[in-house]
Amino acid sequence: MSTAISSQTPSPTSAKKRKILVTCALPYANGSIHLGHLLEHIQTDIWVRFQRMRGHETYFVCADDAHGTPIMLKAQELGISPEEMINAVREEHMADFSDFYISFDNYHSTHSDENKAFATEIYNRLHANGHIKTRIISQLYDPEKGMFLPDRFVKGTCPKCKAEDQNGDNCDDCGATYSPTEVLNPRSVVSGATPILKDSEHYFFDLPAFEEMLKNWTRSGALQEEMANKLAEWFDQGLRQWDISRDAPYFGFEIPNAPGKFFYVWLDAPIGYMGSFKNLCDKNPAIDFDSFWNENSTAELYHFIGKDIIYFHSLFWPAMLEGAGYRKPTSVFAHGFVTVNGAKMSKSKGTFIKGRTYLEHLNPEYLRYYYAAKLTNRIDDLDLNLEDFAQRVNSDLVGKVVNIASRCASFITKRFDGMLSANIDDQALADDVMNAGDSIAAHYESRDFGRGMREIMALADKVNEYIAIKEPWQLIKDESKQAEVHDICSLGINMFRTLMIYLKPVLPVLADSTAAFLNDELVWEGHKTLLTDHKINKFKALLQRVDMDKVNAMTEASKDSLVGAVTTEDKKIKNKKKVKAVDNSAALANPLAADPISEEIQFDDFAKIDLRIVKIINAEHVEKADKLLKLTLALDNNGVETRQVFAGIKSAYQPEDLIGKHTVMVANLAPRKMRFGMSEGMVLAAGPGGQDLWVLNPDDGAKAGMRVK
Ligand code: NOT
Ligand code: ZN
Repeated sequence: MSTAISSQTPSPTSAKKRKILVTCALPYANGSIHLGHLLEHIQTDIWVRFQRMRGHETYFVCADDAHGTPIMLKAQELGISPEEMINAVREEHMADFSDFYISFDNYHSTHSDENKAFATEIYNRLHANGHIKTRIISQLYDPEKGMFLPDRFVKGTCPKCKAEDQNGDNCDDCGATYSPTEVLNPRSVVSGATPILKDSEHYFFDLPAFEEMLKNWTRSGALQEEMANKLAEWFDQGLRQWDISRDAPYFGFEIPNAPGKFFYVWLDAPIGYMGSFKNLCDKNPAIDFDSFWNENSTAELYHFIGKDIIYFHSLFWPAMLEGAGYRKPTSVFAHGFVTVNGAKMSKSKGTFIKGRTYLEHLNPEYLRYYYAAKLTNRIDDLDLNLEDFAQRVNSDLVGKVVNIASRCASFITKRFDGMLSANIDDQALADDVMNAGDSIAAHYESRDFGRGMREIMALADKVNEYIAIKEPWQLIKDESKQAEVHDICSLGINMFRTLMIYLKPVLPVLADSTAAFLNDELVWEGHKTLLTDHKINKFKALLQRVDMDKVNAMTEASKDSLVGAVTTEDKKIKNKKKVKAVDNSAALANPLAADPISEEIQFDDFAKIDLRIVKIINAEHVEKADKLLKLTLALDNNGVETRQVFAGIKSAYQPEDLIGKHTVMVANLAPRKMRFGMSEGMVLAAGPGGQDLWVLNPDDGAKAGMRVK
């Protein structure tokens, strides 16, 4: 039975059902999801789950951002087509998000038919309305690779301080920013060639034509204050036309009537929000696309983004929508960056943590709660301090919230047959907890999650205090106090339930197990009622404490993965050919004998392997060893850093045939003392063995010292 106790007015939500479409930024399809991405996806998911709980028609869509030069080059590097790569990465991203309980209604790709149709339509409308201009610009071009070079694909000497090996647009040493054409001794990161200047016609979107509209939109009050201020600065500096075209070769959509010209990735990325939603509507005819995107739509449209992409979402995107006859966003919500232990995420410190690595060690709800507890509706950065993380989750969730249930549940089960009492022991306490619903809802609505969490924890403190004062574990010893114990523990369980209703947007899985324990669905409106004369189930431990050893194991596993963003999936696709390290011990008769697919390893295992191109500068027979050759391998082109490796490849090679060749080695294998001397690594070879054995011999310009990705 469920009894209404509080005499609150019904929440306004039951009166008016809103239509809400929510997006978060689209992750690039060439790298893994890390804890930085997850701040945004968790923030958005909490907000979306809250809106759904309140009964609003809410859709949450996202997609992979699949176009652009880096993605094209990455696929080339992996030796696969961009389509193969983006499909595999999308699978990986979807699995990561789903394991963090991100409840997308749809997760699409910008490389989709829907997106192509919208990008083309929006462009055509902008063109027809006179908002597209063309002009010739001169840009750095890689004559060897036959492509124009984005700034980050040019390196050279800083024109200001003369530091070498600096980026094409800024210097790490002196902080100067400049144009890639000013860089001294420029070279293409793609081929190493010296870039030349080359002219080409580019297409521009006439952003300045939308200045008045954008100023009005900014002043409408829908934007965060800091964002509105930022926009005001940009208006002061003057808006500029936006270059929306890129020349072939480019992975993207071709511009209508402009052969060889493609939409710049940032043009079709935001349109990807529409593409993903359209794809959802096509799968669910009950959802009406137009009513969300029409010029006069009354539905709400929100974009959650990081602070680095405000310009795109608050200037280009509303202007494009306006110019093409669509509605503009209701608001754009920006958040800051994640730092870990007070600093930028770092591979060497192990604080560049991928979502998957986190999941291998820790419960996703810990992170959801920690982020919620620290999130505000401002654009501040958020520090994930790992000690504080463990301490906070343990003290709040385990020590405060779940503790209420574990203190009360066993008495209810053992002494009262699992039935909650019909009496309310402390009406004032019950009212305090139940009446907090509107204020907590307001914090969720305004994305002030940290305040919401603090309010919930303050209530949990009150409930714990109540239980501590009543001491049901003492009363239970007194035969005459049984009914009292029943009432106290029943109220405790009820308060736990109300708190879990409040926490459900943040902790959906803990809420589900709570629902199963309580035989109650934990709907939002339930916060106004108490369960009386109600049967509950046996209590099982709901949440483990965060174990600092696991946190440390996670950072250990995150240390220096020099393979950057090559994903497990990429690796699986690429590794169709079987390659094995040649064991350098004489004990293995045939190290390469065909064996079935070896045991699957995790990405982090793979990432630990430091693969290097090396030059074989010496090779010689080893006395009394019938399988081994002794190799001297140079890790750089000058032979300054060398390694000695005993490799079991004598059956296939004469030493003199190897000298001068390049090969691939595992450079960070712990040295092993062998009968013949130290072996400091392994070289990679392929083939069944015997004479059919090939030391992997990269050509195509590989140089000793290059890392293999
Ligand atoms: N892939 C981009 C990024 O910065 C985000 C694209 C968001 C979509 O990771 N678009 N818009 N506008
Ligand atoms: Zn410099």
